Amino acid sequence: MSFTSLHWGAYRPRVVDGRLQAMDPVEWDADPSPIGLSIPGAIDSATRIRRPAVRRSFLERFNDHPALRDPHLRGNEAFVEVPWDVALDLVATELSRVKGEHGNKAIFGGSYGWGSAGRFHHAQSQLHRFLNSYGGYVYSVDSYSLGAGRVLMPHIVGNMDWLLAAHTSWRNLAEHCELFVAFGGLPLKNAQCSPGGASDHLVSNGIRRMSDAGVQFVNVSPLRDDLTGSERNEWLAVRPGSDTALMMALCWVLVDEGLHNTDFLRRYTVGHERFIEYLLGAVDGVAKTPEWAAALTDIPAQRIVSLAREMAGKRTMINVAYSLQRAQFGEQPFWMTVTLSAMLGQIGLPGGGFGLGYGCMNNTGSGRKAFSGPRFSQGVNPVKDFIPVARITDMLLNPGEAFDYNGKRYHYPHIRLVYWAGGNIFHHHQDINRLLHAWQRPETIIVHEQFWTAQAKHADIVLPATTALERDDIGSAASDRYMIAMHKAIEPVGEARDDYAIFAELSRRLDCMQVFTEGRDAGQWLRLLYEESRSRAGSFAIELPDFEEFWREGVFEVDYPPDDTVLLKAFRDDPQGDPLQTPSGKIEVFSETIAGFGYADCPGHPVWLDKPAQPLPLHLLSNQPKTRLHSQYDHGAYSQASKIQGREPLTINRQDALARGIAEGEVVRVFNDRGAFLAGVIVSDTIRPGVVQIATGAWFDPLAKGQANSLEKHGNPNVLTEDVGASSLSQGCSAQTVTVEVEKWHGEVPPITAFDPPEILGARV
Ligand SMILES: Nc1nc2c(c(=O)[nH]1)N[C@H]1C(S)=C(S)[C@@H](COP(=O)(O)OP(=O)(O)OC[C@H]3O[C@@H](n4cnc5c(=O)[nH]c(N)nc54)[C@H](O)[C@@H]3O)O[C@H]1N2
Ligand SMILES: Nc1nc2c(c(=O)[nH]1)N[C@H]1C(S)=C(S)[C@@H](COP(=O)(O)OP(=O)(O)OC[C@H]3O[C@@H](n4cnc5c(=O)[nH]c(N)nc54)[C@H](O)[C@@H]3O)O[C@H]1N2
Ligand SMILES: [Mo]
Repeated sequence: MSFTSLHWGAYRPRVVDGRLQAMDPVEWDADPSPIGLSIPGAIDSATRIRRPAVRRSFLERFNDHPALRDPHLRGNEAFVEVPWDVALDLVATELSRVKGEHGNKAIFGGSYGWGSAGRFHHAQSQLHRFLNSYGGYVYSVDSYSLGAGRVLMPHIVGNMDWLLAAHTSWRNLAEHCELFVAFGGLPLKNAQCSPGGASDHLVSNGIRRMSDAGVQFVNVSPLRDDLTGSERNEWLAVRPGSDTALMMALCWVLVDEGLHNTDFLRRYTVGHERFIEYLLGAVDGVAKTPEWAAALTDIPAQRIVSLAREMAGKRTMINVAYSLQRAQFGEQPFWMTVTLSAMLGQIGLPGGGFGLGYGCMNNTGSGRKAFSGPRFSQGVNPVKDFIPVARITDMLLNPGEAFDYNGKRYHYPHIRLVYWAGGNIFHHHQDINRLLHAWQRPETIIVHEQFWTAQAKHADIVLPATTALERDDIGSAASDRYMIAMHKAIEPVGEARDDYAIFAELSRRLDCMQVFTEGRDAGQWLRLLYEESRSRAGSFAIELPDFEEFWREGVFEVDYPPDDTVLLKAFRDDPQGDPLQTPSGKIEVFSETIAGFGYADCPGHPVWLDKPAQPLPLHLLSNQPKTRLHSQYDHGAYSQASKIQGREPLTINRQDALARGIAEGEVVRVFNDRGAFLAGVIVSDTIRPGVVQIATGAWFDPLAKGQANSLEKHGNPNVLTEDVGASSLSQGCSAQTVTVEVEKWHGEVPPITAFDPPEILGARV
C-alpha cells in the first residue's frame, strides 16, 4: 500500500493506468485537509513545466556581455525549450563564469520557500548542499514566518525552535487551563499545515477537548472566525497592530490593582521594575491605562479591566499568532506576550503561561518530543555574507550599502547570479513592484520549478522539477505522529527531473560531483539517511524498524515516550539549576543587550511605538490561505472553487462596503500608492470595520507582463505591502502593516492569465 506526505497531511495516491485520480486521506487522520483535493487535476495540467526552457534573449545572446541579454525583458519574453544537456551546460557555464569573475559571494542561493515535504528531496536543502560543494553562496537567515520572533526570543527567553518544541501540550491545556486568550486567534485553516508533514491533525480535537472541559476562549482578532470550534468563545475585535497596547493596559490593571505576581517577577525575571515605571508613565508621561488602550484598540476600557481580573483569577494561557510579529515593530507583541504572562506569574505551571503560535502549525502543542527522522547534510558554506531573508530587494538594489541586524552592522554583497529552488518570491515578498526593478539587476536567474509560477516566468533558465508524487522519499516532521515511506506514485510529468538529479549532473560538469553525491544515487541516500536516523531515534527512546520493513509497511507510527509537556516547567522548578539561555539566565523584561544596541525602533523593554502615519482608511490583512499552502496549487480545484469571478476573495465589513457602494460577488480594485490589484468581494459582519482581508497566494498576474506598476488582476496582496523591516533588530517581514482603499471596479474584468504557460518557442512534442 502506498502513501505520500505533503506539508498538509498524509494521503494515499489513487493511481489508475499511470494517472493520478485522487488523493485519499489516510484513515487515521481525524481531520484531513481538503487541500489534497487540488493535486490530481493540477499535477499534469497545462501549468506544469514539462521541459527545460531558456528566455529567448538570454539564449540568443548567451555569449555576449550579460547586460546585452535584456534582463529587463524578464517576465515578458518567450522561452525556448532546449534539451536537458543544453540547459545543464548553460547553467554550468554561468556558474563557472560568475564564480571565476566575481567569486562565490556573487551567487545568491538563499532560495527561501517551503518546497515540498520529504526529507531527502527538499529543494532548498539540495540547492544549499550543491552550492556549498561548489564553494558556497550568499545565504539568508530567519524566515518570513517568524522574522522578528526568531531574533527577539533568544534575548529574552530562549531559542525559538527550542520553545516551539517544548510547548505545553493540548492534553495539559484541557486538564488545567481555564482561560485561553488568543491574540490572532487559533485559526484551524492554518493548523492544516506543518513544515515537513502533518500526518494527523490535532488542533480541532485540541480545541474540542478544552471546550468540553469548560475552558473560556477569548479571540482577540480583527476576524471572528480566527477561533472556532469552542463553546465559550468571546470575540474582541481588536484593531490590527494594536495588541501591544492592549497587553500593556492589561498589565497596567494588574499593577494598579496589585494583581501582578511580584514573587514570580523577582525570582524569574530581570528588569520588570523599569518596565513598570514605563507602564505607569514615568518615562514618556503616558500611563498605559485601559482608557489609553481603548482609544488605540477599540476594545472598551471596562472590558480590559475585567479581562485583566479574570486572567489573574484563573489559570490562563496567553497565545500569540505569528502574524502579530509579521509587522512593523513586530518584536513588541511577542515581548509583551511574555511580559504579560510573567506578570500573571503562571509561566511553567500546568495550563498557564504563554504560547507562541498554537494554531499556526499543526504540530505545536503535540506534547511529543521533537524527534524528526532523516537529515540530509547541507555541507559547509565558506561564504560568510548573508542577509535577513526579507531584505532581498534591498540587497539587489543597493550592493555595498550598510544594514543593521541584531546589534551589528553589515553590508549587502553584490549579487550577479540568483539560484532558486523550492520557493516563490512573487508570492512571499513585499512590494512586488519594487521587486520587479530589483529583479532586473542580476546577470543570471536560474529557477527549478514544477509549475509556471511568476518566479519561473521571471527567470532566465527554468529547469522542470518533479513533484513529491514522482519520486521516492521519506516523510518525517518534528513531533509528527507517523513516518511515511513516500513511494513514487506516478512517472515524472514531461521531462521533469528530481532536484537531486539536476544538481548531480551539474556537479559532474563543475568537478564537485564526489563532494555533492558522495557517489550515491537517490535510493542509496534514502537508505543511508534512514539508517543514520535510527541511532538518533534511540536517544529519544524511539525504536525504528530496519529500512526494508519500513519501506515495505509504508508507514511507521512513532512511539513517542509519554510526555505531558509544560513549557518552562524545568526553569520554574529550579531557576538556578536549569537557567534560561539568556544573559541573565532569567526572562528578560528588560534586556541590557538589546538596550545596548541603541535602536529607537526596538529599545531595551517592550514599548508602544506609534506606526508611521497610515495614509488610507482600510487596514489590509493578508493572512495565510485556507484553500492552499501559500501559492502552491492555487491552480488546483480546491483553491479555484473559492475564487469569485476568478479572483481571490477579499472580505470587507458591511458598513465599509455600503459606504463604497460595493456588493457581494462584485470585483473591486484595491490600491495604495505602491500599486493596485483586483479581487472578488465577500461582504461580512465577521470582520471588524476598517479592515479588509485577503489571503496570500493568488498567483501574481499583472495586466502588462514584466512591467512594474501594472494593475494586478488576480488578488496578490504583495503588490500593496511595504518592503521595510520589522525593526533594526530583526529586519523581519512586516507584511501586516499596510493600509489601502477599495473601490468598485467599473471596467471590463480582464481574464486571468496567471496559470497560462509563457509563450514557448521551438516546442518539441
Ligand atoms: N503579504 C504577505 N506575504 C507573505 C506572508 C503573509 O502573511 N502576508 N507570509 C509569509 C510566509 S509566513 C511565508 S512562509 C512565505 C511563503 O512563501 P513560499 O514558501 O515561497 O511559498 P510557496 O508557495 O510555498 O512556494 C514554494 C514553491 O516551491 C515549489 N516547489 C514545491 N516542491 C518543489 C520541489 O520539490 N522542487 C522545486 N524545485 N520546487 C518545488 C512550488 O511549486 C512553489 O512554487 O510567504 C510570506 N509572504
Ligand atoms: N492552510 C494554510 N496553513 C498555513 C499556511 C498556509 O499557507 N496555508 N502557512 C503556514 C505558515 S508558513 C505560517 S508562518 C503560519 C502562519 O501563521 P500566522 O502568521 O499566525 O497566520 P495568519 O493567517 O497570517 O494570521 C493568523 C490570524 O491573525 C490575525 N491577525 C493579523 N494581524 C493581526 C493583528 O495585528 N492583531 C491580531 N490580534 N490579529 C491579527 C488574522 O486575522 C489572521 O487570520 O501558518 C501556516 N499554516
Ligand atoms: Mo511562514
